[in-house]
Amino acid sequence: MKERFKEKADAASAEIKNILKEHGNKVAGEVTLSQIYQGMRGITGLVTETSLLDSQEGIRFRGYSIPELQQKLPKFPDGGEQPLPEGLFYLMLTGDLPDAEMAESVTDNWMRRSHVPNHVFDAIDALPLHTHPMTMFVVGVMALQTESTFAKQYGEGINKKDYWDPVYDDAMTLIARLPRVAAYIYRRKYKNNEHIHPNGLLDWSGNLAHMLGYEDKGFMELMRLYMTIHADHEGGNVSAHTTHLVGSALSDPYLAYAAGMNGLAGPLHGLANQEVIKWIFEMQEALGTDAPDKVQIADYVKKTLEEGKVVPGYGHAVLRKTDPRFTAQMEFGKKHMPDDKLVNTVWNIYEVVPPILQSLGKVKNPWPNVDSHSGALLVHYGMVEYEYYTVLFAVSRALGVMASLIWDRALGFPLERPKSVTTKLVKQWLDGKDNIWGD
Ligand code: CMX
Repeated sequence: MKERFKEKADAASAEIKNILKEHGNKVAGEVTLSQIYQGMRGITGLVTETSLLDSQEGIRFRGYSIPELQQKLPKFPDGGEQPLPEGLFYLMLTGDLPDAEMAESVTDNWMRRSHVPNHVFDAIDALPLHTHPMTMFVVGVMALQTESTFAKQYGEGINKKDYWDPVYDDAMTLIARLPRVAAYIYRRKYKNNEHIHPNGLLDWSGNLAHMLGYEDKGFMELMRLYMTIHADHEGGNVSAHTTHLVGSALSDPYLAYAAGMNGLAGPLHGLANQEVIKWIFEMQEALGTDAPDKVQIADYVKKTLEEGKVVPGYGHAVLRKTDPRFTAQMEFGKKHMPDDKLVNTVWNIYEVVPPILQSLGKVKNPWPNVDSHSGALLVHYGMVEYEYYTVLFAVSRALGVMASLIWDRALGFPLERPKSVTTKLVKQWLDGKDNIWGD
């Protein structure tokens, strides 16, 4: 995989140099004052090679949609139906679909790198038990940073053209160790500190399920699907963009990834997966039923909006249709648990919420995103501890942001530093006194 990546990266680097030499001064779009003030929506400002998001179609990883990945990526040999995320990582990194042998070599490589040093567990153990799992997770990642090859080699004066190599090494080791760190947090916080050793015969996601304490084959398949669909969502989302930004300062992959995951831990981003189940559980309690009907759900949604809160799991900054990651999970639910009450509630919410959000007249996307479905599937297998859910999202997101970070360094992308302005300056510009755009 590493050699294949290097060939591809050298060719891409030469191509980009040529593109910039010939077309570097071409104007690519324009920016309005509203975009500057309102979260930079729609401004194209960075390159991410691993995936591309279309507002209507949803995510494509190196050109492949989720159903295509489910068809084309290698599966776990023991009757697996969902793609192995190892194969997705290979695809995101090299641009090529792997065969089963290549995916297996990634599994083996990660297994060899997966030993977590004891001080990482000590750092997590130093936190009180009531600490949020995402805080424990980021502390664990920061403790892993002592092992950074990039930081070490940078300190020894590595040539900048070789940066990608220790970044690759760090990315592979970090991804390899995350399931153990994630499982440790779960078992410490919720399962009486009773830990489970990895099983060398399992794949990366199967092992995560095993170390969490879930041996059900359905749960292992769910983890493979979950780790695949949460891995990447092009470059502008908070977790991917933050990882890229912090990495651009040549902070090592551990530092960059930890920064990104602090962003994932926000309720408008990855933490929405815990918020969805918390909200549904609260609704069940308020209504006194674990199977609310559509009228009851509609009333509860309206109450949520009247209280000035968002409906978690709905809306998106880029998507304008039902998220195909939602659809993939719905299909998994229909196959594995069609009669589950909570899963059916998620499907009823899907029928009720969009027209209500549409009626507000301001919500640009009334459709469900990835987070509105994931929790119900986990609860089905017994994982009811919803505060933990974003950790699973974080483990998966490492695949995309680490593949991108390796590309960033291989392509020699510089420090990211956009220009900001003050409102005072904007007002002077509006009065015709200043040209704040600097030409
Ligand atoms: N419920 C209620 N109101 C919503 C809403 C929702 N689900 N989604 C958007 N709105 C509101 C916004 O809060 C905003 O209101 P104000 O003008 O009063 O501030 C208005 O609609 C316009 O927002 P938008 O342009 O449609 O959406 P944004 O691009 O600003 O925000 C997002 C996108 C995801 C933050 C927003 O839809 C939201 O808060 N959703 C709920 C949280 C959630 O599910 N987040 C997970 C996203 C996926 C992920 O990253 O994991």
